[in-house]
Amino acid sequence: MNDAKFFWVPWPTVRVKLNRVRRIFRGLHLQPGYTLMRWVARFELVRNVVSWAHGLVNARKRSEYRQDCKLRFESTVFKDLDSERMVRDLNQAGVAFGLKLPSDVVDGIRSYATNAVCYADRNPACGFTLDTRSDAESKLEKPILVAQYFNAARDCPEIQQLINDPVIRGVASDYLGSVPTFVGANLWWTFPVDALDSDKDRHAHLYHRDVDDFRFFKFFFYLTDVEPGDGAHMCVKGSHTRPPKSRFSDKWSIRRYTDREVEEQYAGGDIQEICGSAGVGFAENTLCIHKGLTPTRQARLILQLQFALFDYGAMHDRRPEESLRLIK
Ligand SMILES: O=C(O)CCC(=O)C(=O)O
Ligand SMILES: [Fe+2]
Repeated sequence: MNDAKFFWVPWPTVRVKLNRVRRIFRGLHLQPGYTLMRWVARFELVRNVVSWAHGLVNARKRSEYRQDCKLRFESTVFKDLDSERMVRDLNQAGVAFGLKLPSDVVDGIRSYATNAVCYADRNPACGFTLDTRSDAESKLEKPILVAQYFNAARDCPEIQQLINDPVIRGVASDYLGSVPTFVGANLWWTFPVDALDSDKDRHAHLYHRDVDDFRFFKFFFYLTDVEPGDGAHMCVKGSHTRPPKSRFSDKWSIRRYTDREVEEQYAGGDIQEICGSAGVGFAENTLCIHKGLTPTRQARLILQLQFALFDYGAMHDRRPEESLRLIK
């Protein structure tokens, strides 16, 4: 009889855990501030204390900042926005509507997007222009789900104008309760393709929540008409203060959630598919559960402007020119 002892080792689980540890060490090496923040900012108490302290330390600067926004009001493209309501909705629901870009701003950004190079999978080595998308897919040997522009905040005057818009800045200051820091603009396409599951995961087409700072939020603007089937942004109203509780570790974990988990835990009326014509915008604290839908009809072009308390350099779209290449 063979009485050797066999120990069963769950290798797939071990591999996942090792990969996670490797990612943490890589993060600590490359972006120590951002990685550490993501560890502590997942706890609500820590987020609240740091945000409160930031507001307190910057109280005087903030009132000067608000005054400056008021003085510049004439230059806003959002003259009719009820910004107090927007801040109130952001606080209560985590998402707020009511923004609309003038058509010349939409046209300017569309024209920039038509002529500039965008980058498959946000990879600086995978540049292509829109008219060469199918060629780019053949070279990559897969459908392109997401392509993003780099240095758009620098190269597109309309985006630059929005970043400095006094109403945008005023909402940011009021919602963050401090002097806001602009941390990044991102302009990207989502294409109607039969995407790889791995691409849906990496490009946020699965429900998740972002922990990007102790307090932060994003403005989103559609630059194409978005009807059902056109890759709308999905958001669960009120979930910024009520994270899912499928597992005990959900109190602090940052992970992807299945549609079923979300549907089981939130009222149907709170799960919103945000549609709108080109130019429609909304603000969202993406601690709310959210995702992008994979389009089935037409491509979606979206602009995101993000404001936070601290800039870890992780969100911006700046890339050195010498790192940008067309797909070979
Ligand atoms: O593409 C989308 O609508 C989702 C994007 C997203 O998850 C984000 O900007 O945080
Ligand atoms: Fe997200």
